[in-house]
Amino acid sequence: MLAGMIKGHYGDDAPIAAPATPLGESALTLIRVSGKSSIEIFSAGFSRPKALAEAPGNTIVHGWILDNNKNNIDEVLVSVFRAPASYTGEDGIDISCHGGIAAAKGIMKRLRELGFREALPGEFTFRAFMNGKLDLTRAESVMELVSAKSDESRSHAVNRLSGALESEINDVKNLLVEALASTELFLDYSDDDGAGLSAAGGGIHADDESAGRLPDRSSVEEALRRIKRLSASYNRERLFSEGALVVIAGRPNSGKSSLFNTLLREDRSIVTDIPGTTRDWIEAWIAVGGIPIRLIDTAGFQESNDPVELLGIERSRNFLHAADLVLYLIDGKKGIRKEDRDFINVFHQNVSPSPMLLLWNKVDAAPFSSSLYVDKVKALIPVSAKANLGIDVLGDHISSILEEKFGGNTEENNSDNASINNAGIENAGIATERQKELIGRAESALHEALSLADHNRPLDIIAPLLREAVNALGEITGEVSTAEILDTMFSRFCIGK
Ligand SMILES: Nc1nc2c(ncn2[C@@H]2O[C@H](COP(=O)(O)OP(=O)(O)OP(=O)(O)O)[C@@H](O)[C@H]2O)c(=O)[nH]1
Ligand SMILES: [Mg+2]
Repeated sequence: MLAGMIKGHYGDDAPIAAPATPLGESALTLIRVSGKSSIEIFSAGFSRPKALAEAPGNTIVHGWILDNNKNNIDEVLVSVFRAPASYTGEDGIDISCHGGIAAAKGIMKRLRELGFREALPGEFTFRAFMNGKLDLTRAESVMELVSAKSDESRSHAVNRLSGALESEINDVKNLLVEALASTELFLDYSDDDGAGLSAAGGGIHADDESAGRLPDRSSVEEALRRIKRLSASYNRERLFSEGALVVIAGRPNSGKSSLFNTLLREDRSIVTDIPGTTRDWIEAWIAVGGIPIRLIDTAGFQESNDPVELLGIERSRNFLHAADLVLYLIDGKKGIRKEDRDFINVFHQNVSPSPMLLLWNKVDAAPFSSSLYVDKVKALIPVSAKANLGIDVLGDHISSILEEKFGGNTEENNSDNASINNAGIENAGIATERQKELIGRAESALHEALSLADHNRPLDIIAPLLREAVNALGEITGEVSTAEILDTMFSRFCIGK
């Protein structure tokens, strides 16, 4: 029977193992093990079991991994971690072995024989969460960090990993907990003095003097303001974590592939002076102003009988529908043609609500005249994809359009950010759909609570709304969670994390 086939589940403390680095030719591979008695179990397949048994936590032991017959499998360095001072909070070992598929596979096979099961996706981080090593916002940021596509994305994820979001959520939650405590205290007192303000008797009534006076109302307002700022941060955080889709379009031969290569700083897409050179789309990830961009070079639209070319054109159109920004190239040598005007008009009318930047390409050979006017075109940016002219200016346009589109630089956000920054919680933003949904729940509960208070409604119907907001915030950090939510969340992680 293959031990590796044994299916585990999140939440047990079985000894687990998984490669933490991709399998392939490399200098080193890291294999990670964790779990109850994992160091002792591992010793049975290690050349120096005594050294390992005596090794304190956070030390490194050199030795060999041995097979069943005591033959060497690989020479390794093992980093020993002892509970609770480890990533998972359990005993564990990081095995540094030689790179390459054979060594890693040999060691994994041996680990299974020794009694380790293969870790589920994200299981190490799951255990770290369960053992109180990190909250859910930090656990999620681990995955964000692994998939960060630009330096800016990395820095946003690291910010959450170091607890910026966790502490902002906790601060806001504390404001609400205090407001809730005052409210409940008020209800209790009302209960005691028998002045007709009892919760059981329907609470404080509109005609009572104190009705609608939410104790600590300013804390609830402050909490709502900060929750709104978090909610508004979502799109921008998504822009930096997921990136944007930018599609290059234009007539055949306008220089789309040349621009693609220039932005990529690599000769990836084929450039020739034959119209229709690019027949299928090509994509690459680039970073512009720290924003990860999935850049697509498309086939130029033209009449064609070639079925392959027609398919390419069809795919190009599909990308235009999904694009966050379209870069439309005009061939400066040819000037603006009817097809260009038609495309621009149709694009604005039907295809996409996305912004389009118009580029006057080949400005090195065909000087750009600012007197040119195209319907509905506000700006025509002169560039030369071939001579690398105007590319920096283009980059600035691309990043500011995308930031605006994803709600980055609105005045409201800036002024909010400024005041929040004074409170020392810079850049705490939400990045996952889960966080967004829970922030939304807290936001609408507080809205309702304040509006009920405005209408002098009884405190005992307002208090549960404050409680609901507190719970939603608690769910974001994982203080309140269910096994189902955790399973779904961690199963999206990669193996070995
Ligand atoms: N002078 C000059 N020529 C350019 C510039 N950009 C592209 N070209 C030339 O224009 C021709 C077409 O360039 P491509 O980049 O292949 O154009 P394309 O839009 O991808 O063409 P298709 O794939 O056929 O739709 C090539 O000969 C390029 O060298 C530029 O900025 N200046
Ligand atoms: Mg091309």
